[in-house]
This record gives sequence, structure tokens and C-alpha cells, in this order.
Amino acid sequence: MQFLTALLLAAATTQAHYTFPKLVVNGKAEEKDWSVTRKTKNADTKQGIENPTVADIRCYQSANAGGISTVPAGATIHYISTQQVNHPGPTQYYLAKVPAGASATTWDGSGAVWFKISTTMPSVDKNKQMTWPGQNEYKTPNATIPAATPSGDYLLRVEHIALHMAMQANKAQFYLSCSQITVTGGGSGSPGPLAAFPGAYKSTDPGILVNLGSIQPSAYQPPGPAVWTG
Ligand SMILES: [Cu+2]
Repeated sequence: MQFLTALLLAAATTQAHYTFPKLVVNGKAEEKDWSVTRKTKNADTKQGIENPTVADIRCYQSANAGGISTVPAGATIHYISTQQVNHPGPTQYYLAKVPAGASATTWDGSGAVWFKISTTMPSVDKNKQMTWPGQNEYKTPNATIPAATPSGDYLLRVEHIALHMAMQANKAQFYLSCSQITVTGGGSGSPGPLAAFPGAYKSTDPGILVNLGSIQPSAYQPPGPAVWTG
């Protein structure tokens, strides 16, 4: 009986999807879920977004967060995941600078304001399956806030794109959230290229509509603009 229960639990776990409710900055996690990270509409269901052109592709939020996290330029960041990130696909991070006179607690992130600071590329595991950094972990891969990022308020957007069903249109799954941050000790870089959400992705982008069984890992093209490293 105990064995059967364990099996059923395991089955439920492999079906479960995930949210990213907690930002970690230089090893220090936000105090509780959704305190500087905006609570997402799938906080309970854990459902991903399948159409990358809908408004929810920006932050998927049900509410703004109350706080703002202080993030030194050059900091290492990642997110804690509610479940194991069990699907193949890239993790990407974006920043958008809050306009002068506005605050990260209220700004909506609209317009061509988002620049990518990190993405991940696949390799092939011992079972000849394509696999990505962070796969099967309970956290997202590390990324660095570029040292040249100008100081000020930003929205930080994390995204994991699950590609196991992506050979069909609008069957890739987007798991994401946005955090409210203030970058301190920043530089004088000019981040870009800038993109809008929605707008940055089309359902037919080669990194979104893709059969992982038919491409080499090095041929995978993460969707969205080029990475700005500062
Ligand atoms: Cu799934």
C-alpha cells in the first residue's frame, strides 16, 4: 500500500508544473513567496502559457508585489521553483528599466523596454536526449546582473520555456514571473536591443515551434533579442 502511494505521488509530481515565487540575490532568498516577485495567475494551478503573443507573456501577474529587492550590479541571481523544472527548454532573464518618476512597485513594463541578460543552451545527455542547464532542479540557473547596468528601478523577468510538446504550434509552455528590483552601484552601459512583451515572440519562432528530436543542440535558437552582457 505504501508502495502504491509512493508511485501515485511520483506520478503526480511528474505531472506538476511550476512557478518562480522567490528571487535569490547573491545567495539570499526573498523573505517569503511573492514579496518582491509579483504573484502570478498560475500561483495555484501552475499552468504555463502556451500562446507567446498574449498580454500575460509579460509578467503573468495577478497582482503587483509590496516590496522591492535591492540588487547590486554584478550580483548573481536565480529563482526558487515550487516544483522540479522537469521539462527541456531554455531559461532566460530580462530586465526593463522603470521610467523616471515611476516605481518598480507600480510600473507595468509596457513598451519596447525589455533587454535580455541571460539565456541557456542545450547539450545531449547520456540517453541522447537534449537537456538544458537547470533541468530537473528546484531552482533556475544562475545569471549575472551585468555590472554596466545603470542604477535604478527595474522589473526582472525570469522565464523557462518547456519544449517537450513544442513540435505543435502553441504547445510550448512558458513559465515566468517578474520581480521588482532596484539596481545599485551600477554602470553607464546602454542596454539593448530592446523588445516588448508581447511582441518579442511569435508562435512560429524557431526556438518556440521546434522538434527537439530533429535538431542538433548547437542549432537551437532561443527566442527573443540577443543577450546584452554589458
Ligand atoms: Cu508538463
